Amino acid sequence: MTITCDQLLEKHSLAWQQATVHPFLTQCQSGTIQPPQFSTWLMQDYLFVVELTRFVARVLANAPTHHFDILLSGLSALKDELIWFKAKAEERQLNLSAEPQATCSQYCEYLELVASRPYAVQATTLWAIELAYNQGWQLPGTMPQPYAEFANRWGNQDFTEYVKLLEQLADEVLSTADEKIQGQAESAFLEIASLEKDFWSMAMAII
Ligand code: MP5
Repeated sequence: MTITCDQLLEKHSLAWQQATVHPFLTQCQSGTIQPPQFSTWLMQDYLFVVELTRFVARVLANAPTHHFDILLSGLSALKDELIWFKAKAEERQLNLSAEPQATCSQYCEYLELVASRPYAVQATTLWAIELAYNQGWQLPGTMPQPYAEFANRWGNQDFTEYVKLLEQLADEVLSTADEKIQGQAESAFLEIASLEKDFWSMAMAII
């Protein structure tokens, strides 16, 4: 028996729902999120994405060569995303050299840990991280500006396709992984679900 990404979503649907359906996102959709809450998320997410970039580079270093194309396209998108984050912060006069909050640091530390796990665990983790934002920003439906720009960044069709490709990479390596590694991949999926939920809550908690 091998697990697949789809089965992880089905088996842990409640944990996944908590990661992707959150008052932060529904309040962006209704336009009622408080600007300081949104700014907190923006600054902390920039700090997270810096560490995620390092993580993806480490996943690439472990990947079989036929996975390079997809992972390199992800890294190339991260280059643009980091520039975009800086522009969004500048528009709001935010200081991106702020310190990471504990929740953000915890998530970044978890990425460090997964970077020492087998590639099948890393591929599953990367897929879960990207799916969380793809679904999270898509599910509430059309958002008003300025939030529409953010919803579109992670909810657009090209990003959805990228996440599907990441799922294929993970499924491929999970299909030949032994039970221990599959168990680690399942634990990583649950850990990501929990860290994603906490990340939204962190931004809401400042008011
Ligand atoms: C992502 C993100 C998506 N930006 N922040 C968190 C907390 N989780 C997932 O990653 P990316 O690289 O922005 O698509």
